[in-house]
Amino acid sequence: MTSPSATAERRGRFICLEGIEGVGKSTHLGAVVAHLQARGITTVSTREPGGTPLGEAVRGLLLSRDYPPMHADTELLLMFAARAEHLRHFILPALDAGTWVVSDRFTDATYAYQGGGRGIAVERIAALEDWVQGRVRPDLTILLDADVATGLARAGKRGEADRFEQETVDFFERVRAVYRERARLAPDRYAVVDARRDLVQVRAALLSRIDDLLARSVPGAS
Ligand code: Z5A
Repeated sequence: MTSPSATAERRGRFICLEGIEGVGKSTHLGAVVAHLQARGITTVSTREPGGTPLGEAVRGLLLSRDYPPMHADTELLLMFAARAEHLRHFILPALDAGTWVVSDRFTDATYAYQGGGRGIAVERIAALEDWVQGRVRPDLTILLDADVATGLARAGKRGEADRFEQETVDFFERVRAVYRERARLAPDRYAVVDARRDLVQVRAALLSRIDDLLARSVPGAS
């Protein structure tokens, strides 16, 4: 299998929404797509783990509490197995066709959850990232950042917790710390939005970051 080439050589742009649970990724995903579509940009949304029939089946395994505890390495490899499928069968064909792709999570989540949360070495994750993705990286990752108490309180209003949602506050603190550090180290690729604010304020801040990317990518479109 040949390695995917850099996103920069592709016509569409790849945007990811990231953050701990409950910060509003799913809530804002549709608004990002609608915002881009309204500016004449063909856009699709997707999510990880998932995004393809096989990837959604793997997601079921990853979130299920019906199995004995999963080894961290198994979890890591399943994330990248779903991602390989997602990239080849959904993300790259869309970008090649000039379509913009907005994903609810991508590989930053692996660094945050499997790296920060589970303690897997960054080098192992980076090796899998290079192998599965080649040079493909998101053009923009928006980190919706809120303290763990706020995120968990919002997410906790839903039904039964999945396998990740039953993790401890310490786990989510480590996850959040990795996200924030990655954003700090690469400010050109990340935008951090304060997700503690109300929905209207968060959405406005998020869409203004999308407009920045639009202005860089399609002059006159924003
Ligand atoms: N995972 C991983 O470990 N490694 C990886 O590589 C990848 C993923 C890709 C599934 O992801 C799990 O997979 C995830 C990490 C792991 N587990 N965790 N935790 P997911 O994205 O499907 O699951 P999630 O993060 O748990 O989704 P979520 O809890 O739905 O979070 P969200 O999408 O950011 O939140 P939301 O559903 O949009 O909002 C939650 C509630 O808060 C909802 O009622 C909203 O109306 C409310 N909300 C949102 N924003 C606001 C504001 N600003 N004010 C008030 N209320 C708000």
